[in-house]
Amino acid sequence: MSPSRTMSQAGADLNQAIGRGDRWLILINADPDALASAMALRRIMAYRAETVGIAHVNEVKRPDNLAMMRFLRIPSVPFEPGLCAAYNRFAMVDSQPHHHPAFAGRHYSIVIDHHPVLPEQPCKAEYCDIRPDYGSVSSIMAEYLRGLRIRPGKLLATALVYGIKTDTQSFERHFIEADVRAFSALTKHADMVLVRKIISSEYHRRWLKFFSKAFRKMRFVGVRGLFVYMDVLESPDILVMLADFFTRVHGLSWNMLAAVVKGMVVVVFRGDGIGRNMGHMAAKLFGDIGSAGGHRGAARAEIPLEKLGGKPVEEFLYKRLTGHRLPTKEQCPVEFPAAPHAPRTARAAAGQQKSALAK
Ligand SMILES: [Mn+2]
Repeated sequence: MSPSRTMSQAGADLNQAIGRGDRWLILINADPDALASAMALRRIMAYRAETVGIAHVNEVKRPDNLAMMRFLRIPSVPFEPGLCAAYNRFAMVDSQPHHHPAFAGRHYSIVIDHHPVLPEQPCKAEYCDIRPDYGSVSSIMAEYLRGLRIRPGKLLATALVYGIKTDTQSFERHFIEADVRAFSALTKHADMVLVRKIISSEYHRRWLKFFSKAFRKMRFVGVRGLFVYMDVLESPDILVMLADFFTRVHGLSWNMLAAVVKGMVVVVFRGDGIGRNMGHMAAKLFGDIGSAGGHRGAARAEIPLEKLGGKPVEEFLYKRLTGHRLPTKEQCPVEFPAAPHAPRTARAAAGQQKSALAK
């Protein structure tokens, strides 16, 4: 059987499972692949179903995911059990019913996924298509669209492109040829300007104040290291976001960012995966007083605040990291000298200001 014959057969089988006149709710754990796949299934269902809703069981927080929902007009709503009354059938993409507690308590007629199937959790759906070799469910959905001869519109194609890109980390992580084929076919219909816009939505406006603080408090360690203590934070997510940002600076190969979060000293490590092993570093520095570990590129330590015996946190961490006392503000290696070159005259400065305004 030719691949396209298989694809159209799979499409026909899926249509069979969708039936006619039902009210479908597609449940997802929202990430780009799940959002795109839900949009594709909704498109396929649109011909036969009475209504199709999409609901996500997690809170969508990442700015790129929010940008994707907004720019690609994905109508997914936060899931709450009361929602189910309006639907008589349930489907799931990019997950299996045992993956999230909020998925429990109802029967799913359609499950399309690419996560491995656990022998103790067999898929009970009437229509079950799980392909663990695929890099993304978006690629599977693209095949269904092709088999059913549905040409994806611009927004759907863009969503699927972003779904594949995210799950395969732009083809740096696991993928198969089918992912490449789907990707290349979809880019003909997708809006790459929108893809770029979504990719570059990396930060929330409310995060900018943390950058400002991190830039003020950063201290270089050795030749290629960076240490930043962020005082008290509400969530370690901010540390992760900042640590990931600093990995993108040429000339830095590792960083260690810390803060007190809910009575715990949380330390996040990021490395380039080539030099120092962050997991070893975390364990060596803090393994004796807290939980510490990770892998080569990323690690974390959590130390109960009382283990510091009242010592100032920043000093304590710096001492453990470098063996030295925390330099005073004047000695802080990132404080730039006030006048790196010959001091400019007031007149020259004024002239420069004028020409800048004239531009
Ligand atoms: Mn996925």
